[in-house]
Amino acid sequence: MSLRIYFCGSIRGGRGDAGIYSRIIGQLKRFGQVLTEHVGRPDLSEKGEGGMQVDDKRIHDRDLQWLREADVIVAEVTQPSLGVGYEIGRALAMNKKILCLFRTPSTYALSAMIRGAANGTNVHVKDYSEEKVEIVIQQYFEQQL
Ligand code: 6IA
Repeated sequence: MSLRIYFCGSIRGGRGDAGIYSRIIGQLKRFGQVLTEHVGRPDLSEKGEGGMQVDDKRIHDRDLQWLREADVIVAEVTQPSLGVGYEIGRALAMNKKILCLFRTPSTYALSAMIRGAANGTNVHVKDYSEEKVEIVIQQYFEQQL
């Protein structure tokens, strides 16, 4: 069975990086099934899923179920997002494999609670430049999984 990948990226935290999320998702699909492809959708704004009213509890419970089913979590953490930080914490408590991708240069500095969680085994934090994003992901999947 193919690898199940949970991708995390900012939604209400701001959609400025949606383009790079969709590029990352495109690359992840070479290595398995991406459970959360909607995160990269250009029409998903911080205000709603294409303008639709959505129930937060249903989103939360559905996402946690996908997180439980996932073999690996890949989070783009440049744009700070409470939801992404929460997903990383929950995934870590489930002993999942996690790759956090932080794009440089950036006006943001990554939270110590994310960078400091890297342990070289389950949790990896990788600084990357935009043009190298595909190769960074490929190296992770070839070397760590
Ligand atoms: O706090 P944030 O919204 O930035 O959290 C983003 C993270 O939470 C993503 O990695 C998603 O997995 C998850 N998440 C947050 N909102 C949603 C959502 N619809 N659908 C699916 N996953 C979500 C929210 C639409 C909303 C703007 C009305």
